Amino acid sequence: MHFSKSAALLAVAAGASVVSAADAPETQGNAATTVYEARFSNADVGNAYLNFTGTPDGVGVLVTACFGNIVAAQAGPYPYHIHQMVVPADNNCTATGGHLDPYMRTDEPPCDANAPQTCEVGDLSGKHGKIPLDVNTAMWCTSYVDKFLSLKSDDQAFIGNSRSIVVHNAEKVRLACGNIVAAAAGGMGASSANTTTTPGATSTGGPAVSTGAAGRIGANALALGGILGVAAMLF
Ligand SMILES: *[C@@H]1O[C@H](CO)[C@@H](O)[C@H](O)[C@H]1NC(C)=O
Ligand SMILES: *[C@@H]1O[C@H](CO)[C@@H](O)[C@H](O)[C@H]1NC(C)=O
Ligand SMILES: *[C@@H]1O[C@H](CO)[C@@H](O)[C@H](O)[C@H]1NC(C)=O
Ligand SMILES: [Cu+2]
Repeated sequence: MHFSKSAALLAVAAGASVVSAADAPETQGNAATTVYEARFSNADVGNAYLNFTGTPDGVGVLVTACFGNIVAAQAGPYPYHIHQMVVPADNNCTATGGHLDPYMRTDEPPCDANAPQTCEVGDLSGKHGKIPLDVNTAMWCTSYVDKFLSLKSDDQAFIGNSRSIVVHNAEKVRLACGNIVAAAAGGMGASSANTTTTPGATSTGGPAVSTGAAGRIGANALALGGILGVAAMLF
């Protein structure tokens, strides 16, 4: 985030022809068989389950996201985003850096959901809506195609392996976070235990560590049966 803002200012100072950041292009060639996922939980966010797959025409990414058991002490509605860096072994959500923002749009002014190409690529709740207040006890799910996310590692908008999801409270405090990792085709979480990570192209520096995610994902996988049961009722 800091990198994005300063880079944008530098571009303006250098007399770049465009003052505003570039719009995000629609992505192509995202195979429907490619699946990435993020699963995490902690004391503030009891369940978070996101599933990212390609689309039949290859444009964009189908996101299925479910959240539940967010404690009432943390006020919503809750924003959630794709952040630039992985969650380190100590589960420190601050270490995930800013939002995935390869086109240097920054988060001011706020994302206009009616012009999603102008939003930060990683601002999922800005484009598709925040997690509502009523998830303190219930599981809440949403599903949408985001045309600006990519499952291809060469794309700037690639969401896999070095990225993470962060859930915030209404005051933007980071409540919980988890890594986005490749899933086995057709299998929930089967391959995520030892997925390797690489530093993100737009990361602000800092270590990109892969340790730590495996243990949490493994532990969270135990709760998936219950989550899926609820999700199945909602869909
Ligand atoms: C969490 O990460 C941030 C950013 O890297 C760092 O400044 C902070 O000291 C870390 N907090 C803890 C408790 O390690
Ligand atoms: C993710 O969602 C897609 C589309 O609904 C589904 O085909 C796939 O099995 C799911 N994968 C996981 C790991 O949840
Ligand atoms: C990943 O885990 C599988 C299953 O435990 C194992 O067979 C494989 O060797 C591991 N790969 C790496 C790179 O650690
Ligand atoms: Cu965020």
